[in-house]
Amino acid sequence: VESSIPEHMREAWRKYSPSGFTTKDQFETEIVRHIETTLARSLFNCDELAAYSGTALAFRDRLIMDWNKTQQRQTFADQKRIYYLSLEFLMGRALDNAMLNVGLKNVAKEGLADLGFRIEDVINQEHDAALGNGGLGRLAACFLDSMASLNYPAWGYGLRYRYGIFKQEIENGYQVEIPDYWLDFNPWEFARHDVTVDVQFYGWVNKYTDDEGKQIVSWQDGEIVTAVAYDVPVPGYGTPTVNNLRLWSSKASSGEFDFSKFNSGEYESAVADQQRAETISAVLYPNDNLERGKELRLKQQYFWCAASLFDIVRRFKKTNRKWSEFPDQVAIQLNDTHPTLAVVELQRILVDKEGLEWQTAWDIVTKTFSYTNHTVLPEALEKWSVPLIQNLLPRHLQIIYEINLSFLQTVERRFPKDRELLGRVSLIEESQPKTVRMAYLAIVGSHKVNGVAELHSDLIKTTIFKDFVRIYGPDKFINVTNGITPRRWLHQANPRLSELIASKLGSYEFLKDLTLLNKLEPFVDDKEFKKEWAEIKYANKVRLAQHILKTTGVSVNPKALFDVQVKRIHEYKRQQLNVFGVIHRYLAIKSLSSEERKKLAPRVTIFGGKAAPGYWMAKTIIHLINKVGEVINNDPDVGDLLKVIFLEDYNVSKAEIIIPASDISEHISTAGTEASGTSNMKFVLNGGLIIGTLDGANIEITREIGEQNVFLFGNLSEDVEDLRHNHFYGDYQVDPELQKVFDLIKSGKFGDEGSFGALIGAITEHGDYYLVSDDFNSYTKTQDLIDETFKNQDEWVTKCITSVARMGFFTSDRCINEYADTIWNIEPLDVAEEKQVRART
Ligand code: GPW
Repeated sequence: VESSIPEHMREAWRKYSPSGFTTKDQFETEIVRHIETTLARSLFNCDELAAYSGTALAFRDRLIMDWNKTQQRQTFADQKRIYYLSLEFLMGRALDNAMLNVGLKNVAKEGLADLGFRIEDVINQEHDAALGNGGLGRLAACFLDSMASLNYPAWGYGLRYRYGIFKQEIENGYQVEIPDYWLDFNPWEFARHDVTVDVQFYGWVNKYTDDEGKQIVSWQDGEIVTAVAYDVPVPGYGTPTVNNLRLWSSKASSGEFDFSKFNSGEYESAVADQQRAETISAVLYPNDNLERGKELRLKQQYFWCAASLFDIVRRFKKTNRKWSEFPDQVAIQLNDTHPTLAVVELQRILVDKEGLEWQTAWDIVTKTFSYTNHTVLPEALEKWSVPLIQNLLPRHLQIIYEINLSFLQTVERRFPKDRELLGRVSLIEESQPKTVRMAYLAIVGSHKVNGVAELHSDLIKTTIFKDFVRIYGPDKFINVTNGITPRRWLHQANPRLSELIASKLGSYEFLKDLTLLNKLEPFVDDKEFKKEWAEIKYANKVRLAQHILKTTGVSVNPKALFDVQVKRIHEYKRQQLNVFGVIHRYLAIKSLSSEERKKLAPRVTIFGGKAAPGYWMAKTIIHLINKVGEVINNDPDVGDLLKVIFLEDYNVSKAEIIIPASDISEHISTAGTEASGTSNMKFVLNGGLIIGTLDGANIEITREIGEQNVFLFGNLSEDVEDLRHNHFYGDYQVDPELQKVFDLIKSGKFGDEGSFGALIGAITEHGDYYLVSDDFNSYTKTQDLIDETFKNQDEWVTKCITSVARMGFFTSDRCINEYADTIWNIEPLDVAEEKQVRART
């Protein structure tokens, strides 16, 4: 259907197309107009929420114009696009980011002041977009920011969950989950009711030969659910590029929806059908690093993959190219194995719908896809039950079996003598019931597989994917070390530090080229600079202290060392090691005379993070932290020497307050378990030091910033296996200092000791899988070293500045450029001309 305006009328169109505000007066015109018309409020009825809404709508208008132009430019350029498929996008708030990216935050600040509002209060009205669990989802959000900022033609595809990650409250020391309904007012999305895809489930497969003797496969009689597109603009920093994040929402298909039921009195069952359809995109699964194999989750995955693939193929078909050119136009990145069904779906479209030969189609598929692995934890590797797939997606199961057959045949030809190899690498695990190994399917369906930090990428090659390295050769498996966007994680979260850095470097260019930070290093001896640096850290700590007082009622001393561990609660991340260390410290304080206590360095240990609702052990850790806090924070012997805080509902917007305020943060996973970690990068970039194990990106951070600037401890990944073995078969004893900690817990000091039995038992009775006891001594000794080092503030600030200066490598811009060069084979779009046009107008 031709829907564009005829050529001779476009002049009028262009004349009236809005040009967007740039001045304070124009901004005020826009915000007042929106508040009075779009929101139907007045100056007698305008609270901070209305001011937020008006501001967001004014900025949204600006983004949309650039967004439309970006989409036109990308269509016109007619080159390859990146499609980033992720079940999670942990975007956080959009307004502050939009204001900074278009460079009009100051205009908004002054305009809002004229109208009676403080910009911080307005920004704080926004609800986080929390469509993710943790690192994996936030990485996807950082990648979108980088792809837009670097002018790559890139789309994100995800699900529009009605409920994001739950809100966490702490009641009597226990986690309580509150549903996160976030769509009441969301100015950042556009419902595209005209962009829909019908997605099929269940049914059966009909195979027959048509009149011309051709094999026809058709998937019939399923249930249809409609996917509706919701588009979210993704602005780049300092560029006219605004990319698109397309989120699918499920609804009953109008074809399927049985209106006759309405009329015939079966109103309830008609509504039930509708609700069943809407359930698909209703809620984000709240598990981090865990897959539980639930049918609804599989439905989510297929629903989202099928809708996205249909959309991508539809866009490709408009270019009238040959199918063989598909991989020159389309690169699809699989964010973990969650979107692996997209591989099968594209093969199905090409073979069943478009009539391509199997092998021709498969070549296109493997050139199109690439897969990022984010974990080696066995409980997180997806394995879908064959009967489940058989029932829900009968045609896809056939295709998976066919892919497997031809894969195993190649393997057999290459390694004819290795019978066991076939069983090990088969896409089907011969378990009860049989399962499909999704990571193997993702490898076979992709041309490149990457890990997210050097150690992790080495580990996958030598452990879980070892056989595949033999089969495909080593070049298919590469490393792309994760990164973070310095726009949100430095400029937005820590504006004063960003400004100080800019004042020394002469501009904000470092936000686009983070390696420029190395020009800071000569200033480590500049007294005035160091003083300002320390003042900014202190101000950030004061702000966090205020937040702590407001939310927990506990008053903390901002001069104390702030020690932070914020991330999902997980045994492998070892918050238990931290809290046992806190109890150890408490025992030490109690054993000292009041004279001796005066020599100690005061410390505030801050925890934050959600436990998956069904993860009992993680919830027990949260409970212990809160109980320990109650005791220590109220012990008059301790006073300011030690405070223990659990901040509830850790999320992206709270991270923006917490991270700039840390002196030390903890990244203390058992070596070999944390694929990368990304908050480690955020903390160091904000002038905080880290204590960590030799795990994930900690290793590369150490290499970049220097060993003298990191507090490393604990066993090495290569020794973990032997240590675990030794726990069962050697003469194993719990660390004596840790035993004292356990004795105190068991004495009932922190409440009913029975609550914590499992936590202690995991270490004393069940093999201490995460090596808490093995690493305990090294951990507490390193904490003592931190105390000593912190006493010399001058030396401390030197370490912080030096570290920041050497963090250039960890920008997600570098990371995205690596993906573009080594995996996607794609160039950024030239926007120089557009920039000039904008500069003139
Ligand atoms: F299990 N990650 C995460 F690999 O946040 F899928 N959630 C997850 O479910 C998984 C991984 C999965 C994280 C890793 O734990 C972290 O180490 C890494 O920095 C992050 O993904 C981004 O790569």
